[in-house]
Formats: sequence, C-alpha cells, structure tokens
Amino acid sequence: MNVTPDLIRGPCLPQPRIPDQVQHDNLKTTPLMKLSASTLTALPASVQTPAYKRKAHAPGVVHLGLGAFHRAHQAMVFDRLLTAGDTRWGIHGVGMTRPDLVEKLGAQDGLYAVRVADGQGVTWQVPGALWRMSVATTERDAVVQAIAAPTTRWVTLTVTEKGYTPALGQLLLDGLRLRQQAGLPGITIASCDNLQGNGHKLQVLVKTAATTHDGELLRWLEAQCAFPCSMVDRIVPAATAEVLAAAQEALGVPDQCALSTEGFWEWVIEDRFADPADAALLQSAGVRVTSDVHSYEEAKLRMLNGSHTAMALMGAVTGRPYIASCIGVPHIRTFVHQLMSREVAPHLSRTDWAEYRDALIARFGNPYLKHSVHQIATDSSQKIPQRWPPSVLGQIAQGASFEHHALAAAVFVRYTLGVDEKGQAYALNDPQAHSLMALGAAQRTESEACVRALLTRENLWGTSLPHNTAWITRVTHWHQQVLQYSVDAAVQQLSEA
Ligand code: CS2
Repeated sequence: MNVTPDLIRGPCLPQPRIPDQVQHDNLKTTPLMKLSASTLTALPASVQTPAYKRKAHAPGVVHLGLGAFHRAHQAMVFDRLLTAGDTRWGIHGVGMTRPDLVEKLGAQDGLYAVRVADGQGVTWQVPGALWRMSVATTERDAVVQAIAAPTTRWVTLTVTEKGYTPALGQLLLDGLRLRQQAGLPGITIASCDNLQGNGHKLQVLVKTAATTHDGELLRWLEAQCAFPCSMVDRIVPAATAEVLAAAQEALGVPDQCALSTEGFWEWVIEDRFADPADAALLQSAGVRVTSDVHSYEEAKLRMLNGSHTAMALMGAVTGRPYIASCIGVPHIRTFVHQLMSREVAPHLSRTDWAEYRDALIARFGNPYLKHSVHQIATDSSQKIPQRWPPSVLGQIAQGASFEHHALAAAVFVRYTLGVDEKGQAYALNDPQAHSLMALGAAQRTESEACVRALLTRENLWGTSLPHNTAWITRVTHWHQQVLQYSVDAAVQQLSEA
C-alpha cells in the first residue's frame, strides 16, 4: 500500500523569526496568553507553523464535523495545499454537536497544535487551514450560506456513522439549492466517514431530501456536483490532559484544542470531482486518487476498524483503558492477528493484506496514542454493521470458521452489562444504549435468551445472520465461556486452539 507518513510531517518551512529562546521565555512569563494568531509567530522554531497568510481569502472548503479526526487529517492536507500557494483550501469548519469546541477554537483563531508521534519520532505542528467556524445546531443559516458561497468548491464531512440523517441531507440540499438558483458552479461533496460506499450513501441522502418541485435542482446536482467515495485513515484519539500539558510545554503557551496523532495517514478518494483539476492537486499533497476506493474501504473497515471494535469491547470489559494496553497483551495480539488473517483477509480484494495487517498491529501499539477503549466502543451499534458481518458472511459462504468474530460478538453482549470484570460500572454511549442494556441486563441468568435477543437485531447484524443457527450457537458458546471464566480466558483458549 502507499504509505505516506512523511508528507504531512515534512520539513519545517523556513520562516523569519526572532531568537526562539527569548520568545519562548517571554511567552512563559505571560500566563494569560494562549495559542492564537498573535502568539503564532512567537512559537519555538521546533513547532511547524503556517507559512502562508491565513484568512486573506474566503474559505474554499466547508467541513461538517469539526472533531479531532478532521483537524489532524484533512485539515493538514489542506494546510499543505495552502503552503504550496493555492489559497482555495481554507476551511469553514462546522461543529455539528459541540458548541464548546467551536468556542475554544474560536478563542484561538482556529489554531491548534498537533503532536505527530510514533517510533519515528515526535514533532509538533500548528496547521493553519481552519479560518471560520459555525455551530450547525444554532447557526444553521450560516452553514447553508457557507455551502452557497461563490468561493466554496468543496464540502467534506466527518459526521460519524449516526450523522447520516434526513436533517443532514436537508442541510446540504438547502445550500446546494441556493447555489443552483444563483447560477453558481457545482461542488465536490466528499463523505469521509467510516461507511462503505460513503459517497453513494451521502448522495442518496441529499437526493431524498428533494421534493417534487426540485426536478431542476436534481438535474443540476447530477450534472454539476460530485459525491466521491473516500477512505480516510489516521488514528486520532480525543485529546487527553496529558496531551494538553505536552502542548503547553512544546509551545510555551496553553492550547485548549491540542491533539495527538501518529505519523501515518492515508486518504484514498474516488476520481470524481466537480473540478477535475483537483485530482492532480490532491495527489501533489499525498492523497491517492483512484477509481477503486472500494478495496481500500473494505480492508480498512474490516481490518482496522473491525479489530478496533473487538479490542475496545475487550478492553472495556477487562478494565484495560487503551488500545495500546490491549494489543500489548500477547493473547489479544494473537487474537487480532488471527481475526484479520483467517476471517477478514480471505474476503478482501486487496492482495497486500499481510503487510497491511502487520502495519496495523504496529500502529495499535503506538505508546503515544492514548486511544481510549470507551471512545472506540462509543456507538458500537452503528459501527458493528460495517465492521464484522461482511467477514462472518464471507466465512459462512465458504464453510469456514468464524470463531473470532463469534467471540468478539459474545464480548459485545457482555459489554452491554455496563460493568467490567473488576466490578467497575461504565456508561454505554450509544444511540441504542437503552435498549441494548435492557436486553443485556438478564444475561447472567438467561445467557442463551439474551444472546439470541441481541443477535436477532437486524439493524446490527443485517438480515441473514440473525437466522443463522450456527452463528447464534457459537456466540452463545463463547458468551458462556466469558461469563463463566473471563474474557481473557476465552481469548486465550481460542488464540491457542
Ligand atoms: C475508530 C476510528 O473510533 C473508532 O471507531 O475505529 O476512529 C479509527 O481510529 C479511525 O477510523 C482510524 O482511521
């Protein structure tokens, strides 16, 4: 696979500075200062900062979903294009649900530091692409106007699996309608969420929002707008107090929005753009543009995200806080290796899966990424459908074993109890939390009935698995092992089999 870890990290661009030590010390003596446009030029030279004039132009990109992932991934790709002198990639970032985050970013003029850290080293960068911000819930009209702005050329989205609602389709359509009515050109609307065929799903959502009076708008949409599918990858945990403290140390000023990520990043996007010239531009920034996103999407969702969900649930139930703490346990590591090699890989169209698997296991172990298992277990009901069933169905079709997925599913059932094996209670953060916990509550006394109730939910497992007796029997078996012995004992037993 095309690994492009050094593109973002690239060498610092030369910038005029006054001596660093003096600046650093000055900043340290002024406790009220924080990272912002006015302190940017006084940061230590070790921190890479934007080498272009920020906000001199109107943003060309509207991004929906201003979470950590976007800020440490696409925003850094756009920062690279801005650095190369193309002024059209500034971002109008839209917080979908987090006014507090938008407020904090606003107070820092859209600036935040990113620690890029792994076995190759540690660097700090302040990307400069975030120029404007809005909150979707309270400033809907500003978002619609931003989509309709003449300078807007792209809309990108990271709104999470559960964000693909009719309201999202309506928001986009309202902005696009204004563009069409104003005679403006179409734009590229790129979903970057962990959904198979994300571009197609988004296009359907937008079209579904149209009414019978929107015939002309739909024709314009078809002819002038593009909804490419894309696969995005970079592990970006929610920031922790440790990262904020490290940022203050590295920058010399507090940064309430600092993030930590790995050197690796990947963006594979379908060659389908409103402006075809964008393909070469994105390529110049390290993005892979291809007609075959599907094979990258399926490999990433089932290998990386599928393993993530399995480990996150194991971590939540065993009381291990981070993905790195899970992959560091030999039998969990073996389990993940076997899950990918034996049950996922046989159904992938990518042939380089063995290198991909090994690279993933190394990435999971990155000690700098305090990637909370409870963060990844969030919204499991929305994530499992993309991550596990396709591999299980593939194994069933070939008459092959699906024991690793069956054990992972059993751990999911155990997870719905809301208390770990050490007796610590935790909250399920999931749109289906209430019904999952209600179903899972009786599992200690009525294990079989409980597993059956959870496995027959078609919104989790699809239409065919809920009727597969062999699948239900094996999940029930592993669930009993987990309850009787422990998650570790079951994982150990399977990984040594
Ligand atoms: C994770 C992803 O939270 C999750 O569900 O599996 O955010 C994962 O870290 C990214 O997709 C990596 O690119």
